[in-house]
Amino acid sequence: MHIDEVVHSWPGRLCCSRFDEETGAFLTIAVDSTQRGPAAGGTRAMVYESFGDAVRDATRLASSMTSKMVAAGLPMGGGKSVIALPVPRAQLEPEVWQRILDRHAENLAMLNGSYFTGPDIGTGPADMDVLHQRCGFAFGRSEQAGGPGSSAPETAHGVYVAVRAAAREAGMPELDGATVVVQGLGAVGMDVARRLAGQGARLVAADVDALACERAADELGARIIGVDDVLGFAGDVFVPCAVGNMVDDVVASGIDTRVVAGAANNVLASDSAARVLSRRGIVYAPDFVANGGGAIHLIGREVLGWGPEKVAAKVEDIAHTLERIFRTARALRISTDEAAHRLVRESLDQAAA
Ligand code: HCI
Repeated sequence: MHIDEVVHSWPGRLCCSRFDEETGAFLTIAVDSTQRGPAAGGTRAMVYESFGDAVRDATRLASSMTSKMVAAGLPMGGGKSVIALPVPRAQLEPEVWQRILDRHAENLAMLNGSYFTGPDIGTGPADMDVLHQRCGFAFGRSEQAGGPGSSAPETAHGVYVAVRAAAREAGMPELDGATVVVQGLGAVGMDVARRLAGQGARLVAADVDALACERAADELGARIIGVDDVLGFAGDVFVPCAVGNMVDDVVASGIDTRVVAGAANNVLASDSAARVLSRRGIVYAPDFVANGGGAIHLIGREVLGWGPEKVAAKVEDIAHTLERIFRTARALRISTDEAAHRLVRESLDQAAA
């Protein structure tokens, strides 16, 4: 994919990239909006097929962060960092990763506070400790370093709240006995699975990591299926907690659950996929609303001075935001995704007026 194609179709503020010859890493920071406050959003470190793909992921994810901040009522803009690695993070020598983090910190320093980063796929609190020490513009440091620690538990709390709200909308007030298909058993996916098992849900789960699957089977009684079998698996609720962009029109027409609500960013590969789900009567909880718990935790604790109880209460509010979105979608006969984007647009327009 050509870079021009990516940035020409993106309405954001700034997207900058840097190739580090020594490590082979290609680093991108996208700042989508600073209308409500400094931009914030995590650093994603993974392997991409092309640099164009990496830039496109950064810009799309940055735009989602803007929507996420608005939906969660947080006084921040949206941004994202993507580090396209030469090999998977687990295969990188520690010194190489440290050098990559140094380059990233230099880039953050250059943006001088118009963008703050945080953890995302491939990064965690220990990396934020390093970035914060180097440049200061990082949320989500470890508790030992004086930060609020991992955002995974609050993200999972929010996803659980979203699953419950979407299930109610689909006519399932309780999850006892419901079949819930969880895609991805990372820190968030496993935590969501645990909360759902606690409600008596029957778990079906898939992950590329065999050890994570074993744990879910042993601890939660999950039935493990192959990662290629998860889309279209028959059940009541589908909970995507792996990478995004996997629900296109074709996948949307094959999904065999009544609800889709998960932690992954950019679940839908296109706007039309949302319409396919909606036409089929499947209740979709827009990703940037359902997975807002992490942002509420980080921004709440580090910018707004909230304690854990206030953070938890705000995460519970995700249910009310979703109920509003579901009502709007029903009233206007539009998809829940369109309804969510409409609420975001209205809120940004109001603030700008
Ligand atoms: C995310 O929500 O996708 C990443 C978490 C995050 C939220 C706010 C600032 C940095 C990272």
